[in-house]
Amino acid sequence: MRATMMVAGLALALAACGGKGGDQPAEQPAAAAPAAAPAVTGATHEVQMDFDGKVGTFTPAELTIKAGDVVKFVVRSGPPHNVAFDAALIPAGAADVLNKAMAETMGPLTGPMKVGIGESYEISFAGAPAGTYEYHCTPHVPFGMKAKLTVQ
Ligand SMILES: [Cu+2]
Repeated sequence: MRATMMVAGLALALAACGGKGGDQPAEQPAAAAPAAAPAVTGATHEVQMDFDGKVGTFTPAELTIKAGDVVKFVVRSGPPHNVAFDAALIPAGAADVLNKAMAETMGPLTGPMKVGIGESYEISFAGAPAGTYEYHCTPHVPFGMKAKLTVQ
């Protein structure tokens, strides 16, 4: 028992030591990570998200962009809204790109709920394969909240 406590104490001391001494080396991988992501090269397109109690809509419902563009989804009315892609309705290879590009996901290809008017969620299509991407808002699927993006 006593030996275990001593070992634990030693481990703590070592961890504290490593924390202080490790400041500089620890920053290097974090700084290198963003450089690995494909560069955002193009325009930012806005898509408004609305729900009036009966119908949920993305506006525009169809949008054509170029790989490297960013789409900014903005809550205009009737939140919560999110952006979720259907794995079966996007081009081959797109799921990997999107899962890396989407922040704070609730699940695969599923963005977080945005609850405030004016809140937004941006997805970079840098490195995204060309083709059609169908997506929806999870809570408003029963209200027809679906839309389509085409990446050229
Ligand atoms: Cu919605």
